[in-house]
Amino acid sequence: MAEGKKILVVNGPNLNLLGTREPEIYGDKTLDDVRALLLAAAGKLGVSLDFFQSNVEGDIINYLHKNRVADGLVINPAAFTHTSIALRDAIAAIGIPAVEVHLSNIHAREEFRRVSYIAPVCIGQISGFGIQSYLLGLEALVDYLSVNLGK
Ligand code: DHK
Repeated sequence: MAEGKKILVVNGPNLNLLGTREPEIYGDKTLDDVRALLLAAAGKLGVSLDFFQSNVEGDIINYLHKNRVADGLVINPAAFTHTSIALRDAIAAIGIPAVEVHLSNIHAREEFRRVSYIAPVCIGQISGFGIQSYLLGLEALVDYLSVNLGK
């Protein structure tokens, strides 16, 4: 059981604008909607969540370092997915199970979005289901924690 475990939910650049930002790609739901969706699920799953969003790469890395005692990570690295070796190294360094999530299907968009520096240091990637990607990511992570790690 993953009960009582602490999960970090991290969002990268421009996701603070979710809801108004290119809604035809990212949908009309806001980051507060994501938060509400995940909090409702966390209540049922018996896990606690800590949310963090930043447009600054170093701030995300510092947050991960500071919170490395957590049990798991759901992360939408946004554009840092395709650029940041530093963020990839941070996730590898803290060594907690991570799931990469994306609102849009990054594999069906521009060529440069098909590459993720982050995916290789994650358990897996969920992409293309709008804000449901976060919920699927959380459920997959909790399942992984209870089944694979016996937590
Ligand atoms: C969000 C972004 O901001 C983009 O830079 C990524 C991702 C895709 C998403 O779909 O959630 O390429």
